[in-house]
Amino acid sequence: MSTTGHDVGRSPGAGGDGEPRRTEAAPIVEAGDTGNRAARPRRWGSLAGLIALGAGLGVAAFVAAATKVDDPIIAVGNRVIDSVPRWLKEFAVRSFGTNDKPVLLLSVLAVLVVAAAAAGRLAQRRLNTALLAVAVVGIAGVIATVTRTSSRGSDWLPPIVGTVVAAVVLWLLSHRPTPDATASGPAESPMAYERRRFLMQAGLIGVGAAGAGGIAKAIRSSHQRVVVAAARARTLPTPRSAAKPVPDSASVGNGVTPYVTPTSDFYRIDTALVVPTVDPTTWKMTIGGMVDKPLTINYDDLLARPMIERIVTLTCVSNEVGGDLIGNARFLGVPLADLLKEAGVQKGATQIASRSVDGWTCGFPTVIALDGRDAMVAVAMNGEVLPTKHGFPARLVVPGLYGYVSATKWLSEIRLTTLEAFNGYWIPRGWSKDGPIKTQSRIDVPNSSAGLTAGKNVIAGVAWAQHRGIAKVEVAVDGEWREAKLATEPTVDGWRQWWIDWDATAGKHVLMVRATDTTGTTQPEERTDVAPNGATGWHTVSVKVA
Ligand SMILES: Nc1nc2c(c(=O)[nH]1)N[C@H]1C(S)=C(S)[C@@H](COP(=O)(O)O)O[C@H]1N2
Ligand SMILES: [Mo]
Repeated sequence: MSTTGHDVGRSPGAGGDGEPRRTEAAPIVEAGDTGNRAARPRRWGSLAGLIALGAGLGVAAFVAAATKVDDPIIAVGNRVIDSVPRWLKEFAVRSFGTNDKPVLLLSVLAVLVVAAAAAGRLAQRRLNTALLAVAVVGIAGVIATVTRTSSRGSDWLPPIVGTVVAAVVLWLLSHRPTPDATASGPAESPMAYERRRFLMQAGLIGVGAAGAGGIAKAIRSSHQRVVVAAARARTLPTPRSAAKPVPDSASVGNGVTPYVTPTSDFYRIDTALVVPTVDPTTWKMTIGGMVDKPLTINYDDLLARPMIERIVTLTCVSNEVGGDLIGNARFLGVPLADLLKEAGVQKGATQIASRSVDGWTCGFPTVIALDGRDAMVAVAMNGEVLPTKHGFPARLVVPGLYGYVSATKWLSEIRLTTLEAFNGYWIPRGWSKDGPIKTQSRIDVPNSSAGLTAGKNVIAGVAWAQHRGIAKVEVAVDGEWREAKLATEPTVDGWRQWWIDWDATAGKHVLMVRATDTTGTTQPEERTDVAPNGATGWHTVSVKVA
């Protein structure tokens, strides 16, 4: 192909040969045309760009699914997540909550769509420049993919294949072939011929791209089905120490969140754009680093070990005052202390670092795992094998610590190291190295939109100070503090419900809550941001009573 009058003399793609090539003769003109043909409508360019993008993404998705690596769009999205500054991450969580991931993916796609349409239009005039632009975007995609924390061996392949496909398609749809006298009847004008050829190619490629994308999806969902079926088929081991049954007195009812959070309502926070689907038949976890006897444990080994079952309230450090990034569940797992004992923790190993199959990491002080609390490698939640989004096949659960320093899902490695030698994923991103859960409380009822009537009402909610326990909850109505009644606390590792009767008068009222833990510490009034180590402040609700 000539680099100047690019490809103007080439014959139509399929079967066209023997056409004399008229290459070097053509001057560079704006329309990239031989001069005697009408310029193509600009929207053809946009369409060509979009079809090229679709073909690239479709084929890349297929290659990714077939080689079991992330789809390039997901990979780029994950790279973005890895590098967003703390303020932007907080803004995203605040604005979109757990929808931040779809929003991010749509943004990545939107950027690509706009860029592809522009590249397509550019290709009508300057095909080589447009192809160069495609290559640059593709290379950026490859770099983004391989520099992720969760990068794996062959994950550069899909974006490269996708880029080549996009470039070839863009070239196919953008170069101007000479009308082939034998292919088009004499009645057809050159423009009509070009139009027919363009639309046919675009349509065929579009269908092919959608097909490739569809096959990719089918491969992934069949893989997922196999894994989920394998997991469901498991009978869970009976714990050597079961969780005590939750008494009715742990719940105050009246619209307060259930004491045990149904798994389907349990909050989900992680950096994974697509939940890792781990095959339990090939999964294994290691315990290594500063230990006497490194261990490798597969799923069967893990399930064969003596287990405990405990109620633990997990909390995200990003939970705003009054927020719902908190959930309480019955976890079944192998005590972390047992595993550490077997591996033999060496002197000076002050930190327990852990890593997930997708490269996420965290760490917390070793002393915490050995102080008698029920830290565990959990395999089940609320009587069922861990759901994929909560870490199947195994995750860490450490009572009293925020998830970002302790609760590794899709666990693949536990490594004993020193506090100085390793920082988990969130630490260089502006979050504290230590993550003990702060004493907090939340008003569940009434909420600001409740239609209250004067007279007998109830103010109720939850309070938590995991592993310390709640000693007191106070509620203020219009600034006047009263002590609330406490529901039973089945475990200090879980939250505790509370309520107070309120004889409401008509008008506007401001309700506040504050908790005191068993160390005697009362929640400070001062409002602080969730970063770097969890929000403080009293949850406040304004209500109107009719
Ligand atoms: N692999 C992995 N594990 C992870 C995370 C993550 O991003 N990746 N996030 C942590 C954080 S910040 C929290 S709050 C908890 C949330 O657990 P859940 O989604 O089961 O509620 O998981 C922790 N474990
Ligand atoms: Mo979190």
